[in-house]
Amino acid sequence: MRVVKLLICIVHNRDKGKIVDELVRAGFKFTIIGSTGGFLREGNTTFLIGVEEDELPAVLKLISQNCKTREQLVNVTPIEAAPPGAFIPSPVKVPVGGAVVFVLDVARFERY
Ligand code: 2BA
Repeated sequence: MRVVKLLICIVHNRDKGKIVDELVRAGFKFTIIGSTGGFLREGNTTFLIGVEEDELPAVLKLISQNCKTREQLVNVTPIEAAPPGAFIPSPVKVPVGGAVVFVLDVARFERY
């Protein structure tokens, strides 16, 4: 296997199971890392997926077809972080879900 691209793919936890199933079914090799979003500070899932050049379109399609964008209400200032008596803005809706995918060139891949 000539791994030339590494995908770092961050998805909503709710989409993790479907993406895992489809990646396994399609024969991709991958690692799952439990991660936390910096803005929402909620758990999300990060996949590391090493692929060959010609597999890239298929893996991107698989990811995009198996994750869903949703809207979530968030407090911009977490209530516990606000000073006593501070004005707490009403929650705002932010889109969550979908997938954020970084595609990196792999300089070298070894398996020992
Ligand atoms: P979070 O940082 O928890 O962000 C969750 C969602 O909140 C984001 O969805 C976006 O819709 C919104 N959001 C984030 N920062 C915001 C801000 N400063 N103001 C208003 N709304 C904001 P996505 O953009 O789809 O990102 C989903 C998750 O992907 C992020 O979770 C983060 O864990 C990761 N991510 C996104 N962009 C990244 C980047 N450039 N570098 C590293 N990780 C990234």
